[in-house]
Amino acid sequence: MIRALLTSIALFCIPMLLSANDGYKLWLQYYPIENPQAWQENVLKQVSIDGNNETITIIKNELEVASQGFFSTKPLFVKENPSLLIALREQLPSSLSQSASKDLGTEGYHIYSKNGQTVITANSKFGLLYGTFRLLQEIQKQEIISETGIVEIPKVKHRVLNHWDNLNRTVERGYSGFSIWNWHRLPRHIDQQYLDYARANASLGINGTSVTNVNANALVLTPYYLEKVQALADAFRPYGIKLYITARFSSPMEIGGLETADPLNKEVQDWWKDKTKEIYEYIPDFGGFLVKADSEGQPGPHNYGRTQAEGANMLADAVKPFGGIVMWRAFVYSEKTPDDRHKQAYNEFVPLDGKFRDNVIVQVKNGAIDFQPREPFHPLFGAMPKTPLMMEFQITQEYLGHDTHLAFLAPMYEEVLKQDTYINGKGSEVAKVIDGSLHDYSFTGMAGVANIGTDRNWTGHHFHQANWYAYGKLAWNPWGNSGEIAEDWIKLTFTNQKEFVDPIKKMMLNSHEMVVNYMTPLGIHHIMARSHHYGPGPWVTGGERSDWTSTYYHNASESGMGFDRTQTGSNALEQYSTQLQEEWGDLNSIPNKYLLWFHHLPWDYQMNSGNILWDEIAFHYQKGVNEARENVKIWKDLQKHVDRFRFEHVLSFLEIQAEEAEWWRDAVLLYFGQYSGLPLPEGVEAPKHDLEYYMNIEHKFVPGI
Ligand code: BDP
Repeated sequence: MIRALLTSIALFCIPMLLSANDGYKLWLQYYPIENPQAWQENVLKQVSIDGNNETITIIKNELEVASQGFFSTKPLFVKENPSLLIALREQLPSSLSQSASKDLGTEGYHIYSKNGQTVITANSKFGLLYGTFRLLQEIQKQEIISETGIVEIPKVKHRVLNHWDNLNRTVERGYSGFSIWNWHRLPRHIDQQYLDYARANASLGINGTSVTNVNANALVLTPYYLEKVQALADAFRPYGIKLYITARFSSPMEIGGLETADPLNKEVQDWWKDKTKEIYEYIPDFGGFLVKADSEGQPGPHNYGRTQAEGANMLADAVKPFGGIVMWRAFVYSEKTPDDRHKQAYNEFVPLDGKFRDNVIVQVKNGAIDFQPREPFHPLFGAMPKTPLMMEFQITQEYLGHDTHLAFLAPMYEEVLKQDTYINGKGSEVAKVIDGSLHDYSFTGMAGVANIGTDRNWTGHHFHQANWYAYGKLAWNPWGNSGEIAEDWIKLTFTNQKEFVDPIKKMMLNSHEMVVNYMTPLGIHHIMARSHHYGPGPWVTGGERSDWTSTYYHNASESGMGFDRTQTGSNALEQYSTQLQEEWGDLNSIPNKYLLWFHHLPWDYQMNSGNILWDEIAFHYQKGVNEARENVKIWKDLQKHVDRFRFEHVLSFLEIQAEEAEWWRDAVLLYFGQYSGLPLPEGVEAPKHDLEYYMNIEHKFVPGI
């Protein structure tokens, strides 16, 4: 009886376990290839790879894991007649070399086939690692490698993840569990997750990570933590990943016993020099510092009447002898709010152009306010020709519904990168600032604020793995295309089946716009709940500073809404090129998506769609809701293509999203409706509750703060 019971339990469990995919493997699923064309199977049969170092071992392991997954066989490592030859360019036999491989730089790779063999070559072991991951991705997608093959060279030098992780393992603006850095167990215990993290990053070409919060804790600079940081750096090194930490500007006082942190004070300068020397003793290839100063209560050079350049240069001088860099954030604005927050970073940094040391790169958020669902590009891009600027994108969804709202962010990143600044005339896209080509500098970078935590699937929503992936791909090549990135990710993560790939790709590509529609359409911004930023809060007003409220940004009254940033208002528009001032300053040519970002308009303003502004706003909210509901249906219809765990997980999140889209629509329209005094147009559903109900919703212990 008991035996029979056990057997039936076991039988019941087998299909369940088989279908259990918790998403931990990310886009490195290496699921079986059903009809392997001969070359795909054969290419991994006999592999030749020389060299004896940890990176080579990682490459070999990856080939084994992948081959096992694709074909249920392991490759044979051979010396002669390989099907796949992985070799540094200098080791290649002349019969197999190809001219394109000459210019690969230090991290590029070339994959091609010649004389029936597949070759991966590069100038460094990391190039070989990147090339290996790429070949495996092509195999999973069942693509053929041609004779000319694939030549890839990163267009950006520093491709860095920024973790806003605190030493107590909470993650600022993190929604996927706790910090994956288990400081308490470090340095003695290296968790497998650190290695899997490094491997996932390497598969995208990410080559740096800043492991601590920008709201920094000086303790990370003490020996107690430096030992732990060293252990992480050692774990990441074979994957080509450099480690950075955040430097709290007041550290000389907090842990150094000095009375000042003035960057022009000799003792302070010496303190940082000694501290840096000490760090390099732990980590000889330490990347350098990431700094948030004079922002949101953080200490900085302003405390001593010094400039951002004087602050940055002090640290730059300290890391310079060791080859380190300083990533100095431009997210600086005054707590006294004297001016439109949009203008402040530009006003502060442009006069400092050319005053930074050559190992400083200024890290600029994609937009001038703060990672809103949509922002026009930051006017600093293009405005500092003598200073390298790097992009900072937010991958974690602080303002985009946190972990439960599907928003594929590549289209948003792409929109910013491909936007023309017109600084040097037509064709001066933001991407040219980021790849250094606009102002001819080779010191380039991109940072992404990570969405990674201890959740089994790393990112909360399974689909938000795609944002980590997309960030990595765009950091490698800021000219990349969202559609291709989405399609590759789907194939690597789920399946190659067209019936699944096509609708999911469409859903992903539309998802960011959908979220913008039900949160902040038509250039509306910063109307989320206070502090935790979860859900709508257009009524947020008062408190310690006006530029942390919603009313400061939407300016709604009986006469209309929007932020006038033209000449009649704050004139933030003048920080852009004349072409953009003309285009965005003119109501006839400004794209609707930026309308209320730059203009204050009456509720009955006649839109080019034929609707008045109020109706247009309402239609956008309804559209977002409709699309969120539709996604639930699309997903349900695709059930047979997805394993049960991921199917259910995503389904419940999509349902939450559809519900919360309604929450946003109803709360915001009720609130603005008080001012417009107009009814909802036909086709827009009536809210379920009254305004007071929405204003009283209070979520407790929201993660991320
Ligand atoms: C804001 C976040 C805050 C960050 C800050 C920053 O609300 O938690 O510390 O950005 O980027 O978006 O420094």
